[in-house]
This record gives sequence, C-alpha cells and structure tokens, in this order.
Amino acid sequence: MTTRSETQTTLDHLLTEIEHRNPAQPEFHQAAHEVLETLAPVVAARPEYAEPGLIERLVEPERQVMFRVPWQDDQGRVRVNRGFRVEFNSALGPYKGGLRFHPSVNLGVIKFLGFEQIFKNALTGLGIGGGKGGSDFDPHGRSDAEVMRFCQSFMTELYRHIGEHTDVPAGDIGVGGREIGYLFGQYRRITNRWESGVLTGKGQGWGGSLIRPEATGYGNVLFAAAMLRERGEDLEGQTAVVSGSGNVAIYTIEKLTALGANAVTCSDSSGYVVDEKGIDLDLLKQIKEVERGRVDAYAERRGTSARFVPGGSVWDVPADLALPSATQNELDENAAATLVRNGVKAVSEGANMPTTPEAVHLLQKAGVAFGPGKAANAGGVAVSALEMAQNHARTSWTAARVEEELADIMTSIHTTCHETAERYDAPGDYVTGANIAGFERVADAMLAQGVI
Ligand code: NDP
Ligand code: 2IT
Repeated sequence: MTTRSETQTTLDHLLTEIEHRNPAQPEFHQAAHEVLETLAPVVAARPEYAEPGLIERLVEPERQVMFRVPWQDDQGRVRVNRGFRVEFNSALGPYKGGLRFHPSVNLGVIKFLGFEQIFKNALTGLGIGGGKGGSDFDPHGRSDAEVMRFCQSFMTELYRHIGEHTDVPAGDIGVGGREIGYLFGQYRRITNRWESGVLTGKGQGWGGSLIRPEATGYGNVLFAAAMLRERGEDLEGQTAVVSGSGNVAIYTIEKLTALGANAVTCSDSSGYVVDEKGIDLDLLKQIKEVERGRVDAYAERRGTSARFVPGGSVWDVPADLALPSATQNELDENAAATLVRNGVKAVSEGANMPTTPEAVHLLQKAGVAFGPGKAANAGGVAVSALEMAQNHARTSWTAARVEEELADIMTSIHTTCHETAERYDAPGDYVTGANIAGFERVADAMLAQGVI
C-alpha cells in the first residue's frame, strides 16, 4: 500500500504537469493546487483512486468552447468580445454552472470556476456535472438594448452546445435575471423549442424557481450558522462584514439580518460602505438592483450612520464573521491577519475562491472556522437543480418548500464536510472535508463509467 507521502509526491508531479500543460492560467493552477493538496489521504487509503489516469482525467475538461461574440453598441460601432463555455465533467449529470460577464474573464478563470463547480455540485448530492462559461464583456454602463444585443449574439453561438440534458448555464458575476431573460429568449427563438430546463435563474412567471435569487446568500449564512453551532454559538448578536453588493452579497445580508446578526458592510470595485446601524437592504436593493448604481450612493442617502471608504479593504472593519461575496482572491494574507487580530470567529465564502491560499492557512492556524466556497456557496446551484426538477415536472413549488429543501441541503453539506474531515484525521478542516467528499462522489461515478 502506498503511503500518504508517496501519494502526495505523485500528486505534486501531476500539479507540475498541470502548470506546464495549461500555461498562463494562474487561477486554474490555484484551484487545482487547493484540491490536489488535500486528496493524498483518500487516494492512499483507497487504491482504486490511484488508478492511472483517474485524476489526470479529472483535471482535463471534457470539452472547451471559445467563440467570437460580435455586437453593435448604441452608436452603431461594432464591438467584439470573446465567449467561453468549459464543459468540465459530466459523470454526475449534465454540465451545470453559471455564466460570468466581466472584463477579467479569460480561459483560465473559466477553468478555475468550472473545476470548483465539479466538486461543489457533487456535494449537493444532486445529479449535476460541472461547467462554467462567460465572456470578457463588461455590462457596467451599458444600456439594456446593448446588453440584449450582446446576449443575443452570445447565445447565437452558445445554443448549439447546451440543452436541458447536456449543459445548463445560469448566472454569475454580471449575469442576473435580465441577462438570463435575453439569453432564454434567443435560445427559444433559434431552436423553436420551449425548453425551460436549458437555463436556470429564470423569471418567476416563466419557469424560474422561487428562492433561486436568494439561494446562494441564504445558503452561505446557513452554512456559517452550522459552523458556529459546532462551536456552541449562533448568529444572534454577531457582527458581520460582507463584501460585494451584488446578488450573493444582498441575500447574505438579508439572511444575516433575519437571523439576528448585524451586517455592517457592503462593497463594490469602487470601495466599501460601513454602516454601524446595519445595512438598510431596501436602500441597497434600490441602488444596486433597480438603479444599477455604485455603493457610494448608499452612504450619501443613508445619513450619518454610514460612510463610504473609497478603495480600502472591507476586512479592516472589526467583526465576528466575514462573508466574502465579491470575487476571487479578494481576501489576502494581510486581510486575514487583520480579521484574526480583530477576533473573527468564522469566515464563510459566498464568492468562489475569494480567500488566497496563504490567507486560508493563516485563518485555519488561528482556529477560525473556515467554510470553503464549494461547500458554503453551493446553495445557489442546488436551487438551480431544484429549478430543473420543477421545469421537468412542469410544476412550481412554494417558496417555503424550496427554502426547506435548501436548508436540508446546506445542513447535509455541512455534516458531510465535517464528518469527512474527521474520517481523514483533519477535524474541523472544512477544506479537506469538502474536497475529499466531493472527489469521492465524482471519482466513484467516473470509475464506474469507464475510461471516457
Ligand atoms: P454580481 O455581479 O451580482 O455582484 C458582484 C459583486 O462583486 C459586485 O458588487 C461587484 O462590484 C463585485 N466585484 C466583482 N468583481 C470584482 C472585482 N474584480 N473587484 C472588486 N469587486 C468586484 O455577482 P454575484 O453576486 O452573483 O457573484 C459574486 C460571487 O459569488 C462570485 O465569486 C460568484 O462566482 C459567486 N457565486 C455566485 C453564485 C450565484 O448564484 N450568483 C453562486 C455561487 C457563487 P462591481 O459592480 O463594482 O464590479
Ligand atoms: O458559482 C456558482 O455556483 C454559480 N454561479 C451558480 C451556478 C448555477 O448553475 O446555478
């Protein structure tokens, strides 16, 4: 039997190979490291996982599509963006994962997100494989008509790669209800099919699930609450710092407030707001969801309890809990050290990979409960899978039913991660627990389905 250290050496070789084979994709390398660095105990303990080629197949996307997206702006000028869809792994179900529209999008970013999505989707216990897509299109400052033309052009290529049994995209940064509407409209027009289950995050009158907009943020708060419960605490009276002010951040703040915590911050790429009375959600939703404005407008309109800090790090604000909900690598080692100095008890990732590896290490060493995104933010994709189930049955469930299912799924993910970490001698280490539990489910399916 191979030892853990021999297995780790094999995995380290594979990581070096991944870096060579995928040059200039630092985010993908980071995500692969983060997973492969925790798998040695399970690969050493279960010889079938050491089968040559299994992990090599897992780190290679089944299919990667890149395409031109030409569109005309309101002045009639032709713009050209790049579109992506990485269909990473379909051992557990159709590829499933969001679309991100942001200028920083490139193939490496989409591959990191798609790779994370495989394990996240496995942890939900539902039948969904892993994929991700998007474009370097920047929706900021674009009119509705420009966004519509962009989405129509994007779907004019994407439609041939997706389908309710093949690949089911949804939202992510820069893609919300408005974009899903335009994308669905174009898919329906081109295919002449009412295929509800081809996209999730749809509007509630035409196939969308209740609670899908809330699901990622609500789920992350439930995960944080479960981590606190392990330590004999609850959310009541805790102060929380939240980054971002988009879909995930807004519903994180909403659930924190409902469960008695005080969420005192939000942010966007211009800076952050701190509001000692707690974020006023009606005002934040008005500015962000209706006006599509910036967070400084919140401080201007809120009165004396709030101030806007241009630039700056939201993690400087002292709190019991931190819920990063904006983007990757937004919480670095310095920020983690500040959080620890200020007495943070738990960090739960609403965003995908927002905490750098050095910061994760520092937080775990300091005894902070750390919930990795692939477990903590899985509520969004889980309710997407429930949306697919409702579409398939041509029915719609009540908000109460969806929320109950979401709560059960988050509790089950927490228990799975917790127990798996204990089983592999890493008690309290949710990173190891999430990676191993997600890996086991996907790897078992891949082994059963042969070398494909
Ligand atoms: P939104 O587009 O609704 O909001 C994104 C927020 O993050 C905005 O406030 C945005 O500010 C900020 N942000 C984005 N990129 C940057 C950046 N490079 N620097 C600083 N701020 C930035 O996206 P979501 O809320 O949907 O997504 C947030 C995170 O959650 C992402 O990591 C996403 O992958 C993850 N996630 C989303 C899920 C979902 O269901 N939507 C599910 C699971 C995870 P600005 O407007 O100034 O750019
Ligand atoms: O990162 C994610 O899990 C998402 N953006 C949601 C994906 C989905 O298919 O709902």
